[in-house]
Amino acid sequence: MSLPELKNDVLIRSLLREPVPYTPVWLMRQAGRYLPEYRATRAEAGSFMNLAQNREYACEVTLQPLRRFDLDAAILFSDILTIPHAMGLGLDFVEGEGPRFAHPVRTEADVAKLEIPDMAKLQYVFDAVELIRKELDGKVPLIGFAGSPWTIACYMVEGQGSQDYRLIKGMMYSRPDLVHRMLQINADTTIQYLNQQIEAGAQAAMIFDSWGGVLSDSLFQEFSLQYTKRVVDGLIREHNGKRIPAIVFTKGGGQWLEDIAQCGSDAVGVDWTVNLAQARKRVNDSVAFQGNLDPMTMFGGEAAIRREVRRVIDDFGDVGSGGHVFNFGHGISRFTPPEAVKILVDEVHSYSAQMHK
Ligand code: 1CP
Repeated sequence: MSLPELKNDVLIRSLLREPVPYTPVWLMRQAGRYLPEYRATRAEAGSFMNLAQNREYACEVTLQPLRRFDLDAAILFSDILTIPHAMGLGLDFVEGEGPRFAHPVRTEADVAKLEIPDMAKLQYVFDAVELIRKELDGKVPLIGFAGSPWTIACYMVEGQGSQDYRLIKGMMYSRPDLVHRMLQINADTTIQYLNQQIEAGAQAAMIFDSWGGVLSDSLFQEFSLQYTKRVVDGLIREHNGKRIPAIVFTKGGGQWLEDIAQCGSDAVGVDWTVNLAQARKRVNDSVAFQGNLDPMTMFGGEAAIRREVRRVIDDFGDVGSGGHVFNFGHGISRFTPPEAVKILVDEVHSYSAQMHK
């Protein structure tokens, strides 16, 4: 199937540190609960998994934020937990409580049973990617994604979100061999998963290391970054003659930027604790950066949103030479007023375009 050329490739160019007319912007979790139309589609689907596993629904909610806002990218609507679900852990999203696994990985025997799942179990994701690309019709690029091996292992062992990571860290400190086996399987699965997303049409690949920042120094490198690097090393980086940029985001990873910048990705996502001017210096401009507005800025009113957007753009500096993708430093809050997003996108585009002139 031949797909139309990209009409707006500003995101791709900026990720590859090529000149751009303005700073591109998309938002982590841009499709989701802060949008009334998302809540309506989710209610119609009946559950999160019905939404994610049906390609028409997944396509619809992927496109919803693009109808409202002038965003420079779409991100596949899915979840990082599709991989452990395909491994047989039994994923369920309990209303108001978040993800839950029926069969968490807790014992040596549980770890021994783990294997790379048949990608056919994830075909619904690749089908959604294909349909979204068709429906996007080249408007903006589509970002595919997965969790980092460490971040998905956190959910596989804890069985749900966690405050203290007691179970996974307990296993890591007592039986590091078990955790390493799990991380290897997660990494090798993620390579196949992301490469199939790319073959289905994803034009950039993002790895969410949402919980890398809960590790201590040296254990971050050993249990998280090493396996993220293994994934990046295994990714298809050129498809149908086009470079596929890779983005690695580690929440709370600011103190390890020099290390993260060496994992082979084109771009590094950073949270709001990082100063972008200093970040660029620390890595000698060897990668692009994505970020890093505090999502809570959206509750400060219009003047604060415009001021903080400018601060992030000014911190990066050098608008127009590429290398910056505007985003939040973590996912958008479900309580965000959609009008605030409109203000943010407008300010990123107008301020950066004017600075460029
Ligand atoms: O019931 C609902 O509608 C649940 C809300 C929701 C949504 C909208 C979940 C449950 N997942 C998603 C979609 C999703 N998840 C996307 C695509 C949408 C987009 O970005 O526009 C993406 C990229 C993710 C990635 C994801 N899922 C991450 C990494 C990003 C991050 O925010 O750190 C993580 C950690 C998850 C796990 C997850 N899925 C859902 C929830 C509520 C959680 C967090 C659970 C927890 O730890 O408490």
